[in-house]
Amino acid sequence: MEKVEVFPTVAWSAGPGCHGGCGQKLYVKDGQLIKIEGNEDHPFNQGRSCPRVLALTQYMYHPDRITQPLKRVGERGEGKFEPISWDEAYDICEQRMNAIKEEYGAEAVIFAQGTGRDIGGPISFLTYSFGSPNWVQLGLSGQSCYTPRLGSMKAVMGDFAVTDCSQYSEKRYNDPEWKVPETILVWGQNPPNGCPDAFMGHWIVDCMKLGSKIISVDPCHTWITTRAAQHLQLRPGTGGALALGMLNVIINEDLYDKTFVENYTYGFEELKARVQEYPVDKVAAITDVPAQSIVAAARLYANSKPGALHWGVPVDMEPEATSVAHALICLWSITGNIDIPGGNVIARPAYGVTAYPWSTEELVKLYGKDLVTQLNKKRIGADTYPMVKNFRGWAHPDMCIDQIDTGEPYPIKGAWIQTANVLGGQAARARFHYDALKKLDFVVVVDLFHNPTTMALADVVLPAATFPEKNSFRAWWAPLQIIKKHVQVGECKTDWEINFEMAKRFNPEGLKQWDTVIDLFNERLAPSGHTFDDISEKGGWVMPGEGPFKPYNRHEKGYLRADGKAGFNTETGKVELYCKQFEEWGLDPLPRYVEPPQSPISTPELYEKYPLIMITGSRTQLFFHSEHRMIPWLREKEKDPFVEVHPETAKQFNVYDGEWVYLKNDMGRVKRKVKLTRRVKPGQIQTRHGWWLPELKGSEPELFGLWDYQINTIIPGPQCSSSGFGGGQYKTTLATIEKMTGGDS
Ligand SMILES: Nc1nc2c(c(=O)[nH]1)N[C@H]1C(S)=C(S)[C@@H](COP(=O)(O)OP(=O)(O)OC[C@H]3O[C@@H](n4cnc5c(=O)[nH]c(N)nc54)[C@H](O)[C@@H]3O)O[C@H]1N2
Ligand SMILES: Nc1nc2c(c(=O)[nH]1)N[C@H]1C(S)=C(S)[C@@H](COP(=O)(O)OP(=O)(O)OC[C@H]3O[C@@H](n4cnc5c(=O)[nH]c(N)nc54)[C@H](O)[C@@H]3O)O[C@H]1N2
Ligand code: SF4
Ligand SMILES: [Mo]
Repeated sequence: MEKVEVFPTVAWSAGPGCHGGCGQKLYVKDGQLIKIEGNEDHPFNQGRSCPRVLALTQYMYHPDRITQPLKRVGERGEGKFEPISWDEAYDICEQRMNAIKEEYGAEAVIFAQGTGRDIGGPISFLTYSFGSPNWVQLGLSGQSCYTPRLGSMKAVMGDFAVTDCSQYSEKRYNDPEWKVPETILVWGQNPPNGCPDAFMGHWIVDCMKLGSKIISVDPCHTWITTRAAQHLQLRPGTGGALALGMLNVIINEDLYDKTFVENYTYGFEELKARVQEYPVDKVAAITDVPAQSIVAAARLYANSKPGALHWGVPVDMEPEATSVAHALICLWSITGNIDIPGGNVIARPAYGVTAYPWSTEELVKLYGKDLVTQLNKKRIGADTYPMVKNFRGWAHPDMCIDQIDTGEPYPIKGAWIQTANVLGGQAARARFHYDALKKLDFVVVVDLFHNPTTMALADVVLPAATFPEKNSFRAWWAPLQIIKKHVQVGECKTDWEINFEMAKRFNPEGLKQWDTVIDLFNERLAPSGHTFDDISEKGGWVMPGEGPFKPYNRHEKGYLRADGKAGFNTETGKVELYCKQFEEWGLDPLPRYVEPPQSPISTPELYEKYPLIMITGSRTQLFFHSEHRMIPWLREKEKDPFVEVHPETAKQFNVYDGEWVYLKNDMGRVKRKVKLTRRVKPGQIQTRHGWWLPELKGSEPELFGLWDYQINTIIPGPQCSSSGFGGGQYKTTLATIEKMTGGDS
């Protein structure tokens, strides 16, 4: 019997899903993972793990896992696939994609990813090697996940920022330089339920144990709201008004940081004038938050030094998301809480290492100005939305699907879909996506399991690896980490390996400088002065020291700007409360509030017909989006898709706890089991997204129960924001509850 060996590595994507970068210990015996637990020596998670990591053995060795490349043999949707070799799979992809390129141009193939797992690097690399400008988070209406907030931060303050929970220090909470935030304003996030965007939710809990008070902004009651000093229970989608109301109080009551405002902000007088349009009573009427609570929260936050602001994806799902983010940036800036210990700390990729482009500057750095300029000419949405054009390299999701549908202004014929269950969870208007994507000539899906997307669309399915099966690296904030392969399952390959091989086939000349994926990693890691192997020898991660990549007060030390002067990395050198970049792009240079496209106020007639505000997609530790429904340890804790209904609402609709009902609007209806709870307000309901049932038939028309359970069947689109970023209507759709009759069950 061979002995058990223990290896440290980093969990990033396949397995738990996730944007986090936690350290985990793999227990390997006879080449198999037999157990996993959190690495207590790792500064990110200090030994903690989520249930999805703990269930990893069930995920990796699941009988349904795809472990060989597959070729469709029946009609699309029949669910008939046959195993083929990797060589054959690569050959088919190369030949079919090149055929499309020859006839219609490289732009006729789109490259679609899901959320920020370990995918941005490999997929952008492949997209550009093929020569297509259309790299897209397909279906994510308005790119409504972090990108609106990131784009706004880049435009307004030239950098990104996150709540400082000491994550930039190896010593973490024991670092004497760090301060416990006095108050954390948690805006649309329930920290224990997920680790969003390279941030470990539990850090907030740690801060609470050390004394941080919480103000939470959430329409529902959650773990964090019930432990908050103040809970602002706003109507979904009205955060923009609330933020402006709080700014109104802070400015009019003189609670802002005068020195910081004077030295480091631009356009304070204009902001001051704008917030006069949002007096507290008016904001109370818009948001349903009592005026005295808005005032109290504004005072508590402004009087806390340091105070931090931690936000979640509902900000991106507001109609004018980039404007809401702008207002929140104004909050942390005029209170002087940016770039200080325990406030909002500037977040840069560790050592400036980029796996994939966060900004257009980085895009140019990685791929050269010529390629970027040339690609921008054809990139879907770049002409329509200057902000989309000028931030990151993504095509616009809603415009992409419209173009796939119409073929205008040029046809799209193929799709490479990798780490995205477009039909099963990501896309709003799911049926429209289904119909449009069915028109494509050739579709590759790279995934680990069959799901509604592979079944309905794939011509070729390529089996991807989980994190213990892969080599990769991670520079998404700090530390700089490597992920190291320790096991192999079937013939699965990593996204990097697959895309590297395909990229070489499409662009042999351009890529001849790299023989292996590790060579490519080493080039990307070069700015850190480290190689893949030496980071591995050091235990798998390195933390940047003093300089542009380490907090604090970098704006005073001159670390933020290319010219080395003090200030922020914007044209004015200041945080632009009045944002000149927005002005140049034809957007409102000051934050403003816009009512959601469907709401009691904007669509009163629709509201009469569909009198419930439906919030969707509140995260659970058990699942990552549409993943994990087949994992026994996780699924047993949440067997059925439920809808949270307040007892008063239940009475109004004459439904009882446990009853199966339809959630319905003009787009269709979806089944849910009623869960009576006071977590939601009367008149609002909450249900999770990403539901399909792996235990049902996968072929058409069932598609694993997709059309019965996929809530995005009734989520409308396209996005409604003027910047092109934000405004996916995932948290603010109107619906009603319909009782089932007769044979329905
Ligand atoms: N376990 C797990 N972790 C995850 C994910 C997962 O699927 N599973 N997904 C990952 C991804 S891609 C993302 S984007 C993040 C998202 O995670 P979060 O940013 O936390 O987003 P949600 O869970 O959708 O919503 C957070 C809270 O916002 C409240 N909320 C709903 N509507 C509104 C609103 O209009 N305004 C305000 N202020 N609050 C509102 C909800 O009630 C909920 O309590 O999580 C990431 N982490
Ligand atoms: N109604 C509603 N819909 C929503 C949301 C909401 O709040 N409400 N949230 C939206 C948000 S914020 C986001 S980001 C999207 C996310 O949407 P997606 O990122 O598309 O998430 P999933 O549905 O989990 O699909 C991911 C697929 O990739 C596979 N996969 C996982 N890891 C890997 C990997 O490393 N490599 C490869 N090749 N495949 C992998 C999984 O098996 C799964 O099939 O959903 C959006 N959809
Ligand atoms: S949710 Fe947290 S613990 Fe789980 S994989 Fe992500 S970062 Fe790690
Ligand atoms: Mo997301």
